[in-house]
Amino acid sequence: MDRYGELAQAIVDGDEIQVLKTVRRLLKNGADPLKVISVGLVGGMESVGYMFSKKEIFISDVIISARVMKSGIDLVRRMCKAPARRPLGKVVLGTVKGDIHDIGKNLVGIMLEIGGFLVYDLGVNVEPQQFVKAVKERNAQILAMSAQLTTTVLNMQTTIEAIKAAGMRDDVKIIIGGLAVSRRFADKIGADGYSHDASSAVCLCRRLLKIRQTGGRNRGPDLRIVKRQRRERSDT
Ligand code: B12
Repeated sequence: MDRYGELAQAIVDGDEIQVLKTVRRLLKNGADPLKVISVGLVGGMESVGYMFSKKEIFISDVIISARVMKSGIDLVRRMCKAPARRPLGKVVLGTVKGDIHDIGKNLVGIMLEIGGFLVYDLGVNVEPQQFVKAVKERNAQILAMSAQLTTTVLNMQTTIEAIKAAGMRDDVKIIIGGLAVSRRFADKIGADGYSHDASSAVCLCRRLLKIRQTGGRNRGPDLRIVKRQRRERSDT
C-alpha cells in the first residue's frame, strides 16, 4: 500500500495520529496538496460512506472518521497557506439550512482558497437570510451553497429567492454542489453553476467571473506582454 492508501486507511480506522503523521510526511516530501486531499482523505471518506451504506459500520464510526478527516484538512490548510496576494474574488460559502454535512463544503472552501479566492465560510445549517446578509456585507461576487440531503435542497431555491427579493441577484453569481444536487437541479432553481467536486468548483468560479484560466496556481504576469514590453524597450 502506498502513502495515499495508508492515509485513506487511517481515515477509515479513525486514527487521527496516523492521519496527521501521513499528511505531514506527504506534504514535506513535496506531494501535491490537492492529491493528498482528493486521493488520500476523500478516498478514505468514500470508503467510509460505502461501508456505512452496506451497514458494515455504525454512524458513530462515520462521525469519528469525519472528525479525523477535518483535522487532516485543517493540517493541509495550515501547511499550504497561500501567500498573501490580491484575491481573485470573494466567495460566501455555506451548507444550507437543515443540513449539517460539512466535509464536502470544507473541501470546496480550501480548494477555492488555494485557487486564490477569499472565502467567507458561514458553516452549516445556514438560514437564507444569513446568506443574503453575508453577501451584502462582504460584497461577495460568488455565493456557494452545499447540500447533502434531499430534504434540504429546496433551501437553496429559497435562498436564491431571498437574494432576488433583496435586489442583489444581478450582483452575485450563485453556485451549488453536494451529493443531493445536480446540474439539472441548478438550472431548475436558477443557479448560475454547478460542479460535482471541489477542484472543478475553482474552474467554475473563474469562468463565472471571467478570469483567464491559468491551468494552475501560476498567476504571474502574461509572458507575451512582458516579452512585447522588453522588445519595445530595446527598440527605443
Ligand atoms: C459523513 C456523513 C455524515 C456525517 C457528517 C459529518 C460532517 N461533519 O459532515 C454525519 C454522521 C454527522 C451524518 C449525519 C447525517 N446524515 Co450523512 N452522510 C455522511 C456520508 C457517509 C459522507 C458524506 C461526505 O462527507 N462525503 C465526502 C465529501 C467529500 O463528498 P461530498 O460531500 O459529496 O462533497 C463533494 C462534492 O459533492 C462537491 N461539493 C460539496 N458541496 C459543494 C458545494 C459547492 C458550491 C460545489 C460547487 C461543490 C460541492 O465537492 C465535494 C468535494 O469534492 C454520506 C454518504 C456518502 N456516501 O456520501 C451520508 C449521507 C449524505 N447522509 C445521509 C443522511 C440521511 C444523514 C442523516 C439524516 C442521518 C440520520 N438519520 O441522522 C444525518 C443528517 C443530519 C443533518 N441534519 O444534516 C444520507 C443522505 C440521503 C439523502 N439523499 O438525503 C447519505 C447519502 C447516506 C445514505 N446513503 O443514506 N452524515
